[in-house]
Amino acid sequence: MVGAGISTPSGIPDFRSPGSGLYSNLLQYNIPYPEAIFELEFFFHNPKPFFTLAKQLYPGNYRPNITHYFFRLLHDKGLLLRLYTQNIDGLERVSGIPVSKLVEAHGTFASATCTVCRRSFPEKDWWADVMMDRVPCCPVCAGIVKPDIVFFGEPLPERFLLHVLDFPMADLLLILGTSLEVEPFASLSEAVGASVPRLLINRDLVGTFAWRPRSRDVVQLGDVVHSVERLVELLGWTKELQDLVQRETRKA
Ligand code: CNA
Repeated sequence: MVGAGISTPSGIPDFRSPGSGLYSNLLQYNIPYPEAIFELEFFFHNPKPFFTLAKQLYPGNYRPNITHYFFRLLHDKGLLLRLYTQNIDGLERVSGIPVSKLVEAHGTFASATCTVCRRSFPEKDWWADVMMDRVPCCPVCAGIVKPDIVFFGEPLPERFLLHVLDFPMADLLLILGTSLEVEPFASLSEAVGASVPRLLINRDLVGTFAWRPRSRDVVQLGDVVHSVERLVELLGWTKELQDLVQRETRKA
């Protein structure tokens, strides 16, 4: 399970870190309060701030960091059952983890849907508009085309239901870079069996690790990159991870 904290080392601010978080830096978006950027009512009143954020997150503007590649390595080794992410930056995909291994719980910019006729559009159809500061509109009915990001009050993608199968099967739950404040995602942290070890890597102690710790919990507080590098070193995978990062960086 991962959240915005795994992408801050890639240069994408999280929501809640005081000072650097997105919620502290919303002036540029011209919105009345932080959450408005993901509210449908505000979106229909003024979709521009959301598309300004979309433009900022355009694939290619940011690169995965060692944390994303750590999960890619787990996948390459056949050890990754699934990666549940709250992030909407798409860096898990960019790192080369197949979409079948991902549950992008809060949606994705990889596709979009017309808010009126519900037609679906692949990303190549509307990014050009976003990059030119235009609100993308449906060529058929002229409704606003909204990237498939989950706004407040919207249902999570169907794939989220995979958790019913995945979590009882897990041998280990890794939780990185999340405040575990957003439901229903946060509650997944309790969906593994009581004997399954859970490892939290985060700047601060959060969620169930604070208020209902389990005997097999392991908590590594501090910077996520430093912690992942340490874990990878303990696993003896440092060279392999470096090679993977180098290969992927060259490709990019
Ligand atoms: P959050 O609530 O902002 O929490 C982030 C957590 O990560 C906090 O506990 C931070 O202390 C911690 N953190 C930040 N940077 C680091 C670091 N370098 N090392 C270790 N820990 C760090 O974010 P959540 O993901 O928990 O909240 C869910 C929201 C945030 C979802 O709806 C996302 O869509 C949304 N979000 C996503 C992105 C993105 O896609 N990159 C960016 C900002 C917000």
